[in-house]
Amino acid sequence: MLIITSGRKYLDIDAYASMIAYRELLKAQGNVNVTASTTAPFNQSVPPLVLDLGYSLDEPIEGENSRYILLDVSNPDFFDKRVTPSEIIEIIDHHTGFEQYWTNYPNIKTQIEFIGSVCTLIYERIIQSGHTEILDTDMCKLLIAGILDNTLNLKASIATDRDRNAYHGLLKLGNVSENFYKEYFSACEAGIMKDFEKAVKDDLKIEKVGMLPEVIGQMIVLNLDNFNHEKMKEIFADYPEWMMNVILLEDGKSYIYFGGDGVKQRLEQLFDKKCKNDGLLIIDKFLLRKQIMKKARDVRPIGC
Ligand SMILES: [Mn+2]
Repeated sequence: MLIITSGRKYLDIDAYASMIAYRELLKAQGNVNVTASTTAPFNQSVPPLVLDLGYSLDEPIEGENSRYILLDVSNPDFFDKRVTPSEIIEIIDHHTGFEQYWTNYPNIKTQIEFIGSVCTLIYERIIQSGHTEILDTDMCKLLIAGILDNTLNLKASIATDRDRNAYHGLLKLGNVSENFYKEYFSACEAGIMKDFEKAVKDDLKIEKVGMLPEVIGQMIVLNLDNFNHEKMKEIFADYPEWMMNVILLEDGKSYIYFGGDGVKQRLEQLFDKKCKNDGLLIIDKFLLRKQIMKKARDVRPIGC
């Protein structure tokens, strides 16, 4: 049995959509025993609007002779809890940091490229395979949602021409309205506001990278009404150091709330920018958490 899966902590729309689309591609290519499943909960980037489309994940299974394909994750510490390294056959991801590591495992096929979305990589594979019959309206909407979310409506600098090509190709093939992005982002925000604290906590990355605090949250929002430093402090009370990257779609800036000893100095050094008020650093461009983490990896930490 081929099992397509992703990370262990939560599943976002890029993983959700790419897992489903890759399952359909492998089936179209003649693989009978292939499922796509997760043991992780969905985060708010997978709203009812997406769950109501004509595709869904399979129930998680495990058993003899399982072989795993991992999408949207390549850090082995974060794999779905069912996965053991000897059972992995393929990894497709767009997070950097583990490209070198996987070259030690020549039996595992890897495609790790720093582009906007794994959905773009799967779209390209579908096009190359000639199986465009998979790309009906609902499948196109799924993949579009993954691209929109992970590239911030294609405005983030992480968005490449390949992501833009995929997006426009999918709009056309699926006959999807150009206004679908508004529908998608407001559906996500409606879910977030129902349980704001849970939405933040379901999407934390806990990983020590360079000068960054160990705990990093992220939210992409249409307005900042729900954010202030006091509220962030309450949500992150369990963590000695943290930051919350709030990306405002309206003005295209990244509002970084933070707390913990020395975090202010480290962030100011990393971004070469002074905080206007305590506990908040405003960056004048769209900056995704994975870009911030890449930047932190590329910069030598203090004292090294
Ligand atoms: Mn992704």
